[in-house]
Amino acid sequence: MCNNKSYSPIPKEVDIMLFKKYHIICCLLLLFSCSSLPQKLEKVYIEKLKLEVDRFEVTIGQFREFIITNNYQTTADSFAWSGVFNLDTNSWDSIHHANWEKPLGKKEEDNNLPVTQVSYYDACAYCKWKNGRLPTAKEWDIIAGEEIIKGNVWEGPFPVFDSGQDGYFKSIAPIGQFSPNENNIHDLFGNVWEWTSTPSSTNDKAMMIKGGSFLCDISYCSGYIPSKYQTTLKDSGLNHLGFRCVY
Ligand SMILES: [Ca+2]
Repeated sequence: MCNNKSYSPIPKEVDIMLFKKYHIICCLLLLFSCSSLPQKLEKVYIEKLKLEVDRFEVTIGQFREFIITNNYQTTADSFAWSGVFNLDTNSWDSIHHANWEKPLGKKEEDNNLPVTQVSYYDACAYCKWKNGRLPTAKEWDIIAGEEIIKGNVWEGPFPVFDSGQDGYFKSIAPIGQFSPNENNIHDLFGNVWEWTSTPSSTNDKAMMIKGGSFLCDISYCSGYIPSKYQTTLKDSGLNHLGFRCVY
């Protein structure tokens, strides 16, 4: 399955022609969705920064190549656990064997999902391998631009109810499912937070992260708005935190 988008159920009593039309539209939507997924690393040149930047967040598939090529062990794998948000208890749980490939500690997730459960050190190592680096928070803001292109966020009172009107119910979306921003870059606002190389001003063990995630309740969370940020410990692996590189 190329993505986990859900479509409205077909009514029990339905005209056969209407059903056929519905079926064809669904197939076309799925085909478009599959064919539009990027198959290789894509970069965009940002004139203001004189830098190239990943058009999409780094995916599980891309990170897999890094792991295999370098026989790399992530911080989460060295701990043998990582942080997963528990929607029932509204808290972060330490889940055994949650990692880049099994972000919830259960099954391997799709290659086209943004990679999560990566520490700041893991993200730096990946970007270095690609002859790049993480953006600073200031660079990230310039990449994000002025216009808010809201992507996959939490729609409803968190963590009780998510309407999933953006197509993704309590879950991460594959990359590239929402419109790009003014710089033709996708998935900056929502879906998963992104590491930056800017240290926290109050904790020397933490770094600034940008962009918000699918857990951002739009009624109070402003993480998906440019210029807003949070800070996270460098060795944190979380199931809503990923990254992209600049070159
Ligand atoms: Ca959503």
